[in-house]
Amino acid sequence: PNGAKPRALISVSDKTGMTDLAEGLNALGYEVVSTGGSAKAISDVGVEVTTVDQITSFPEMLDGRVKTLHPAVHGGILARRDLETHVEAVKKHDIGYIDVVAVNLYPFRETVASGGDFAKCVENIDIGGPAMIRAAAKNHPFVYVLVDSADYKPLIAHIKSEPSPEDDLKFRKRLAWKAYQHCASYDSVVSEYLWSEIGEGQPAPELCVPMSLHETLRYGENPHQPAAVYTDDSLAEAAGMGVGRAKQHHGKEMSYNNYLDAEAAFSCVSDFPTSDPTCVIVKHTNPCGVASASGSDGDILEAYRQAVRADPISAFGGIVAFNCELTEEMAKELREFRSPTDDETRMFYEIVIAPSYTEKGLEVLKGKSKNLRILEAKPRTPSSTLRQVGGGWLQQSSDSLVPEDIHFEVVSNTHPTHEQYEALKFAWRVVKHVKSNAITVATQGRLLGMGSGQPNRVNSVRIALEKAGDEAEGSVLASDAFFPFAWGDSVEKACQAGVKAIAHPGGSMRDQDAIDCCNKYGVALLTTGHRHFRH
Ligand code: 93A
Repeated sequence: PNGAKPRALISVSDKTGMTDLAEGLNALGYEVVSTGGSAKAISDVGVEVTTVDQITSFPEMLDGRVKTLHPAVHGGILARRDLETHVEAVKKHDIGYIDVVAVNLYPFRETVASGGDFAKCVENIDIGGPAMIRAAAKNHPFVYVLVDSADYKPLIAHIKSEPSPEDDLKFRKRLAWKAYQHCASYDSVVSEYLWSEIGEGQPAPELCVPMSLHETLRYGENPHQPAAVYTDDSLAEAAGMGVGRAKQHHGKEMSYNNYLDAEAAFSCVSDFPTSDPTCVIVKHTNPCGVASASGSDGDILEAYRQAVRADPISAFGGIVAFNCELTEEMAKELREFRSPTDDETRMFYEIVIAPSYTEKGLEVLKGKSKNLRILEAKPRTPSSTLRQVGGGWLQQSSDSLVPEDIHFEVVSNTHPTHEQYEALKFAWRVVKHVKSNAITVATQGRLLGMGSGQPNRVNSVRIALEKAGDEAEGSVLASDAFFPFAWGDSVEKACQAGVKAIAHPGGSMRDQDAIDCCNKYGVALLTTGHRHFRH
């Protein structure tokens, strides 16, 4: 508007794509203004650059803490071009407008993650950067604000396309939205860090979840529900950890339900020690097939087949997760294995997840189907979980108890054999991941049947035993919460089906009934003192 060249201010810590941006804007007639390190990188590629101290007539000071915090910068960003008073003020103080602001912030999270000491971390709290980003985003009708290098090329293309005022405003607003998100997420990380320094291990009193929009999904649980994935930016999070940050090697894009099921499968399999390769098959967030190599003579291929056999009908179209590297042999097995209920049909899966793949394994698996989603994820144990209720959020620490943390106390006359005790631990490890009321029936290293999500326990027991079929004879059973009734109910039905050992938390008014019932049938009964509700 004042006849001068349009100007772009570039000040970035992550220099990805930055010289291309400078060249692109320069070619469009922009004057490029920049801070120390950024300016040097730009002039190194031969683009003419004005340094910030040239426009502020003030040197960078306090070790860089004050470099862009100056009216010549902030006036140029914040001035409204449609207000006479602003235009006059800018003219009077000889301030030039700034029309593009490309800034990303000091790498605070990375400094913490790399073990930087407190002083170093604090020095990496960016002050001038957020000030420019927020100013530019506020004045977005006149300033394009870039915080993400993925937006550099689109901006150049956008300017070249000479957009209509409506399209232009829409584009600007989107950039402004992202800018505030960038700052909000950054501040959350800083706040979380300070809390970790003073909080003595307690979760922060306010629910502070630093999040970034990861991707918009085609839809939510159903096609009429728009949906998106946000990634958790908290400090402990590293690339590739957890399902939300998994690397997708192949297949159709992940859906909302895929994420939920993948999370269920991967968190269950991650509860097994890596010394015992294990396969978990999940359908609608419930593990319906689980087997460990330890229960199949150390053979993970056989364990996979056993996991399918636990409930082949449910496993079809399910999610398969491993806690070990996926090899070529396993990939072939996944590709070729036919449904035990119907010899004609090869098993079909939505997703395969593993912590790593051999090159060949990945190649073979890709050949199974173009749609099969292949995910690589590292286990993540979240310290706390969040769920929404109308008008608020529920927060709790995660259920991180595994059988090794629990004392199984024999309360019956009969004691479990070593094999039964191992099988009970296996059943207990799985029952935690099954929706309440949860019952698992197992043998050593192998799930035989499970009952999930029934509003009464006796039905879950009935379903689990039904799935176990003839194999219930000699098996063990775990219950996520205590048995409210025994005689003629859950406990007796299990005993009558041939279950030989049972674990439950204990603590019911009728605990003695359960003990008496097991004593009558010569079944071992153990209490864990902990329950694993999953609602
Ligand atoms: O130290 S600051 O908080 N004070 C400032 O005035 C300032 N201006 C830009 N940090 C400031 N920046 C940040 O410097 C930017 O956000 C960017 O991350 C970084 C770019 O510095 P350089 O161009 O010297 O690499």
